Amino acid sequence: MQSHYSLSYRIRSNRVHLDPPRTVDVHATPEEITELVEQGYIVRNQLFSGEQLQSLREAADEIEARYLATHKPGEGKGFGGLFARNIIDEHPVIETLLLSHPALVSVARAVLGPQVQVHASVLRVAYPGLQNQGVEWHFHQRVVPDPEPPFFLRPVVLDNLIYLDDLTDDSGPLVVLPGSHKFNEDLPSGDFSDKPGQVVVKCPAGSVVTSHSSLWHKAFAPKPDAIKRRLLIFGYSPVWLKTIDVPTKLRQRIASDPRATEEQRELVGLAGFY
Ligand SMILES: O=C(O)CCC(=O)C(=O)O
Ligand SMILES: [Fe+2]
Repeated sequence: MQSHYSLSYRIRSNRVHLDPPRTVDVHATPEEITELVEQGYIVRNQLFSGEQLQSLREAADEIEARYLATHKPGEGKGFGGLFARNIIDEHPVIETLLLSHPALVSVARAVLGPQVQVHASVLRVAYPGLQNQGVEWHFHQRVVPDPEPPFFLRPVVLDNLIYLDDLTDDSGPLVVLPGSHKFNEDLPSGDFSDKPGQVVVKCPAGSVVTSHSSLWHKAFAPKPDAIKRRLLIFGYSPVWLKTIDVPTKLRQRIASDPRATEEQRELVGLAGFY
């Protein structure tokens, strides 16, 4: 049973009567949230299992098949594999998960504030038989100027890497640099080398790595005799940040649905800012 705790926010303004306090039922322990803040990531083992994991795999395979009808999986050097974007518009199972899974949305609200939106929804598949299926050292939101201007606000996205297959030495583990979301240093492009302090993350299928978007990480390619390696990447950001994926179809549907809740409207970029 997942531990919960409750958090209450108010949005500061001169119109408090219009913005009632927001309570978040955080589906994680306070210790997990502290670890996420300090280390820049947490691993939640087997958050998905059984039928739920199976339905995510089926959704991923359907999206992959449609994508492969018109695209080739990349064999690009630093970011290999198939990257299908904005998959929230591609499958109802993905839509339900992104809009309503408490262990994803509530943790985003615990660290970013109550007003969050779906920032990115991606399927990544790496193939054992193809060249260059790994991912080089990188962080997300690469928009930070050096020197950092005094009023610059670093964009933070909370990314969830949902592994649909076991993450092992054979399938290609994820490697992270704990605490690196606080660094202001660069690594060269095309770098796959080992780093002091790196942690190799292996976990069973259905596990989720939740991370700060400035955390440095890389991923190994699957070994030649491994199975294909499927992963969903779901990012949540504060509502005032420009999103990388725009859920056009879902946004239109929610905009014209009188039963849509304010939270659903907020999650697809229709509400939550003034
Ligand atoms: O495949 C992985 O484990 C990580 C992928 C990744 O870091 C990315 O696509 O940004
Ligand atoms: Fe990444």
